[in-house]
Amino acid sequence: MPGSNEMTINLLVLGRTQSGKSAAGNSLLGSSDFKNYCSPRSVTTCCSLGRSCCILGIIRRNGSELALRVRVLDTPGYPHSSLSKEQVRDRVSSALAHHFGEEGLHLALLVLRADLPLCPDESYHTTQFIQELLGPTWNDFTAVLLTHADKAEEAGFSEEEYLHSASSTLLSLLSSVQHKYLFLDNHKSIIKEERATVLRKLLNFIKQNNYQKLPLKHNKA
Ligand SMILES: Nc1nc2c(ncn2[C@@H]2O[C@H](COP(=O)(O)OP(=O)(O)O)[C@@H](O)[C@H]2O)c(=O)[nH]1
Ligand SMILES: [Mg+2]
Repeated sequence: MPGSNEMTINLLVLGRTQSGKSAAGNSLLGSSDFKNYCSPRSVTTCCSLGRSCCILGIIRRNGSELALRVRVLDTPGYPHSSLSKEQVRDRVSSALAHHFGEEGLHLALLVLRADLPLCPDESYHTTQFIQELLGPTWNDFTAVLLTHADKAEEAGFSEEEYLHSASSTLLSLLSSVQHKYLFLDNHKSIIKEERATVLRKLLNFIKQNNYQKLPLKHNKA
């Protein structure tokens, strides 16, 4: 039972196949619950919920430490190699209602690869998809997670230089989510300190949104 010295955050990972959603879920949970590997076809076909154990040292309220619990809903990608947009949307929508229907969603994480350019078509279809799933306030409840940050770094980009050279498509997407973004190297996040940094950033986004939770209901398309 969640007591007053505990806080649970409900997160959803979204994005195209092979963007690093499942790996990001594992990084956030500090586990290897979600299958993730390189594959010529989409690996994840069903939604699944992962839960972290109590994490200390991340968040305090009124001077006392809170134990943080993270719940991550991993999803099949969109676009997907074998599921249609409607199939992915229906699966994600029912899993959201099933797992977070009581409590609501704190943040959807749109996972994009930092080492690949974001093209206008992909950005348009992805934001349409999130809007259909989360409704008109989707941008208050969405942050962008730029995975493969190690590859961008290997190519010589600091985060600042990366954003300076980024496409107008990516910049306008970041602006539409009120600049809620973070870079993630899923290999490095296995290190406890890296994970703590990422979780603090996510909690900051949730705080900026006044700890609001998006209410969810199952809209069958
Ligand atoms: N170098 C690097 N590889 C990553 C990163 N994140 C994911 N990967 C790799 O990308 C592949 C796809 O990851 P996965 O999480 O299965 O993608 P999903 O289809 O979006 O769930 C796997 O081989 C991962 O090991 C990252 O930050 N850096
Ligand atoms: Mg996956």
